[in-house]
Amino acid sequence: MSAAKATVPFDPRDPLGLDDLLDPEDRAVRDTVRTFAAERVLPYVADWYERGELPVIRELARELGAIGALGMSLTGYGCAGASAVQYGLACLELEAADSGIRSLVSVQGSLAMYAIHRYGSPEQKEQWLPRMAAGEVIGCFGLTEPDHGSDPAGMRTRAVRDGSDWVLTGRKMWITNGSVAGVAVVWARTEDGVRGFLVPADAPGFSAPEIRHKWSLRASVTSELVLDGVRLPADAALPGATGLGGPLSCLNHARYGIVWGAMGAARASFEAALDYATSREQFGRPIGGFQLTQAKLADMAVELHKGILLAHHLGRRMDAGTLRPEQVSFGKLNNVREAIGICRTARTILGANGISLEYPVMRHATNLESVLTYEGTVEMHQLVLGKALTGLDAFRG
Ligand code: TGC
Ligand code: FAD
Repeated sequence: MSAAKATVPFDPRDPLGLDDLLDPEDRAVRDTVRTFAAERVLPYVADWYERGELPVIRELARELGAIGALGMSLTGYGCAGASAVQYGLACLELEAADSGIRSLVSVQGSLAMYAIHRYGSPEQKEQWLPRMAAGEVIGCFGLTEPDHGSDPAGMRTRAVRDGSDWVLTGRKMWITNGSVAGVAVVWARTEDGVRGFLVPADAPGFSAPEIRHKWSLRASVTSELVLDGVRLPADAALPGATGLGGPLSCLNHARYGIVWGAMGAARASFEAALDYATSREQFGRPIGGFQLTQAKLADMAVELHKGILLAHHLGRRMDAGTLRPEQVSFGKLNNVREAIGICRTARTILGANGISLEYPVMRHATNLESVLTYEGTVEMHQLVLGKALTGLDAFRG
């Protein structure tokens, strides 16, 4: 066997030739989302980030719906029925623009729509999914509470029966899309265990104040959900989900998207650093000519493309129906941790410019601080893997 030195050029942006893993349909999905991000997000996102708002979230949701990015790998109800790999490619392209936009899509499709699609009644699906797929209704997913984040089993939000109605009382915290959602999927304790409820935003007793003063995910709406005796009809409960396995199974899908998405933030930061290293001169030569800079770039490229390869492998397993939750934890743990490392290294290559919003790297690095924590912290995924490796559960000491 001989290396294809003469015929296959080396591409610094795809050094392993991972593009070969994609078929024409995959490339078409990727290119559509890449164009959307280039035209509708990248020119504006630094300004949104600086202002700490996502002012056009409703327009973006409709446009994302129009390109099939909402509930993308779900079937029916106006959803695109894309493969898991295609959904992953979309997450990567969106997060290469900003984690906040990928978050909007993850929460809409992988959490809120996924919960309804998997656990909802036929009527609930007909009522919500087509409008959510079109981006006409934004959804949110309320699991975390002020005192129960990593340990949702301790949740205090309660749903109690009153005749045939349900009455929900409690608070959810750090909820993406909360203040703009038309429907909130809220997980609450009942006498039969944890159940999911579809709470319309106009239900009396429900409010969703926005959380301000964030230094991460600034181009994303994050909210508290307040449920003050919210009365819902019997058919507001998701019939298919009883127990914590309901919300946790939705997380698998969203975490899978993050495995890809984090590599988008890493790619954007790596490419900014590569461009900078070849154009910025110090000591009379491009800084990319110094061995120390090359070592950084080489290590970043290795982790970036290993991470994409890992995401692709997990995507194929998801498409084959063989992906296990522990493997999703493996991917989320590795790819977010490596992505934040790549962004921080890119920041050093850009010197002082690295802290400016004129370049994307600091924005990506600070976004990834949230991504490192949400959808299961680094430590939770280490413990999931630790349990799978040893057979010993260390979550409770
Ligand atoms: P444990 O006893 O292990 O499990 C309870 C039941 O759930 C089942 N289960 C799962 N099912 C499917 N997929 C998974 N990944 C599952 N993990 C557990 C399990 O089999 C059991 O079922 P059953 O039938 O036996 O009752 O539960 P535990 O209380 O010991 O907790 C385990 C732990 C710590 C892994 C879990 O609580 C956890 O994952 N904690 C992290 C919480 C988290 O990730 N929250 C995310 C909130 S949503 C969010 O952050 C959105 S960010 C916005 C964006 O994405 O942009
Ligand atoms: P804690 O659980 O209090 O953890 C604090 C620290 O203790 C972490 O380092 C953790 O790993 C560590 N720790 C906890 N238990 C253990 C243990 N047993 N062993 C070792 N270490 C441990 N939630 C939603 O439900 N829906 C959303 O849409 C949503 N969006 C979010 C958006 C943003 C921008 C952010 C930042 C968060 C969002 N979250 C959302 C919440 C997120 O899922 C939680 O923040 C996360 O699960 C961690 O919970 P916590 O912040 O309460 O931290």
